[in-house]
Amino acid sequence: MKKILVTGALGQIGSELVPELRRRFGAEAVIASDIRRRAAAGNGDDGPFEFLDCTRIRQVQDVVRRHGITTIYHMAALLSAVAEEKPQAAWDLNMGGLYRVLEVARQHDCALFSPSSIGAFGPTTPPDHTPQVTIQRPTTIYGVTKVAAELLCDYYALHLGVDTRGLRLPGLISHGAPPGGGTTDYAVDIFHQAIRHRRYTCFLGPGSCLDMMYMPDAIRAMIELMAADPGRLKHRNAFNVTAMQLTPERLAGEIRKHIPDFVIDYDIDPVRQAIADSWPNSMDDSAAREEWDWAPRYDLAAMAKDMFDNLSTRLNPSD
Ligand code: AKB
Repeated sequence: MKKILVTGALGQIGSELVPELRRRFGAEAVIASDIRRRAAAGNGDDGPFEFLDCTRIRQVQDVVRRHGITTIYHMAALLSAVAEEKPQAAWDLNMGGLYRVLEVARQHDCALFSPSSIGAFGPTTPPDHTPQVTIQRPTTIYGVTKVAAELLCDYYALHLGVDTRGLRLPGLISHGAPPGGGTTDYAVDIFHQAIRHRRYTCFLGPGSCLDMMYMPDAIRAMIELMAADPGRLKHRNAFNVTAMQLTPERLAGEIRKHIPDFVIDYDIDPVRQAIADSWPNSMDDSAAREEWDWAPRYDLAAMAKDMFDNLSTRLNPSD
């Protein structure tokens, strides 16, 4: 029987991945885990939960052994902006955590999903239609950990027989748990501020173009990749995937279709702007389309409508 462990389950992705996995495989088949207690985050209580620090190999081994885990979605990581503030902590968690989880996956014959990111690219990467295989010289510690993670997962697949798979995720937009410390977080916050205050001050400049995706597509991509026929996967640990290319200006234009007097202004954060400037404008995701039939379902208009439908009932104007 499939038994799934999700690390970082109370984070932006984990808090939407766990319910979808439980919907598909049953609540008892999915063990949510996080270094935060679930009561503190206020979710994740519809099935088993374990307190887990992924940098402690004995804790990981104990959870995997006790629950008979067969698949791990390893979501615990620091995002780009917060990693720049704490580079040592970012290395410890993003690499130290992954290394230990990989080792436990090897010892217990688990399949492993590990998310990479557009952050694995850098200023010398071709920025438009960024190829699947290309120059990767990121200038952020987040990017350094993402490239190293892609390579380490390749190594574990090639030499140690672990079924590792992964995606280079773009910025993710969701109405569930808020993102924490990313460069693409503006694309979530803008919806909250638009509903509450009809205005938003953006920390990236109006023309900063980045790949983005709506969370339901990202969750489906992760689950579909893990179910894909291994014989078809040539790029198993780092598939480019994208759904839309957004600038703050373009997103503001879409928001004005729902809130006509919405106003955006700009107060640029040099750290996050430099990170965004070093990332691609648009990735080529044809390898994912060819090797496991990836296709996004949400474009900008569909995503924005769904965000407003969900958030408008939860948020009060001028809260
Ligand atoms: C971030 O902004 O750090 C993340 C990412 C693109 O990896 N959302």
